[in-house]
Amino acid sequence: MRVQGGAASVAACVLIGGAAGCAGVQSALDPGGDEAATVARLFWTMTAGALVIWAGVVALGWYYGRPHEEAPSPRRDRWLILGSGVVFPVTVLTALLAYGLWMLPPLVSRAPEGSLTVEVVGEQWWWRVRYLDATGAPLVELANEIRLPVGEPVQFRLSSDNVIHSFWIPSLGGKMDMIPGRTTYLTLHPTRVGTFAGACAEYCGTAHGYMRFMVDVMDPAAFDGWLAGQRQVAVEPQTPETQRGRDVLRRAGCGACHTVRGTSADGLIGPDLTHVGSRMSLGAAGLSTDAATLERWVSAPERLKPGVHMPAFQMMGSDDIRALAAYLERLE
Ligand code: HEC
Ligand SMILES: [Cu+2]
Repeated sequence: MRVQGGAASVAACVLIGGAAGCAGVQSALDPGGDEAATVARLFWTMTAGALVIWAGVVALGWYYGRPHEEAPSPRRDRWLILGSGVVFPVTVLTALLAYGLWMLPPLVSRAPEGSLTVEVVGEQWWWRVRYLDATGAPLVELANEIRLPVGEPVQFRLSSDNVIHSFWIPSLGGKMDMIPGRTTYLTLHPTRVGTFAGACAEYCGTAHGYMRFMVDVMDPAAFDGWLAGQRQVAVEPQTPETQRGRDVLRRAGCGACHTVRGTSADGLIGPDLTHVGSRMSLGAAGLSTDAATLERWVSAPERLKPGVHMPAFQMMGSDDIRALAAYLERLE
């Protein structure tokens, strides 16, 4: 039975009382990819089945609960108990198991050889994202943001070197754990251009709730343009203020943890900042990347994201921080 789409699904959303949860950038019931559509179909099928069974149980209860004239019949009662207590659940659960197993293979299969491969590493508490070339070598590294060409399969390679995280883009597909010491794989087929939100779905410490990311599914030509842009080294600062910002970054030792490609900063602990100004959000926490937020981030990141593994730099003068923020904002 298909209750997907149109009035039926709207009615079901309202019925379940989760109208707000049925649409939007982070909803498994508003699919933007093949895998999410499969999951949504399973959900609606099970919901419809549950409603039918519930109605049947209520009807039976009502029928046997009303006052009876006829004499009790132990034989009929035995058949009722055997039928609805054994035969019915065994049949329904077997059918559901078969349906679920039949659905599974496409959800766990690998993308064809030569597909776009994106490595995502779960950090505490942000996402290291690397686009890999055909040999598996990284082309570019960025953080907390994934862009994908619409209509093409993408192979995710997932790992972690700290605790278990779980990579989940509800609008595009199911979740997959990132387990220290293991590499797990997830294949997605985005079918709709749009911006979606992802989150960590496995409690991983203090800032777990801030461990979010954005996914932009784009036209393939726009995607190629974006990837080419990401491969460029950082832009040279053009104004006295941004030049000062670059010098502050060098002096303050940000390069011990951060890389800005094209400069001497080549740290590997924190996110690559080469194009941080063009990011859709800052700190995996849905913050904007404007200069004012960058200023607040650098002076006291802990205030914006409790538990963050970046030291505060408020001891730098406010002029230095402002120049630094202006420089970072222009790293597009
Ligand atoms: C000890 C290592 C360390 C040092 C030193 C450090 N950072 Fe960070 N930085 C981090 C980590 C780790 C994160 C990721 C935090 C998170 O999102 O949870 C981060 C995140 C950031 C981000 C957000 C990046 C993004 O893509 O969301 C910016 C901007 C940033 N740092 C700027 C700086 C600047 C500027 C300096 C120097 C004044 C600096 N950092 C010094 C470790 C460091
Ligand atoms: Cu996590």
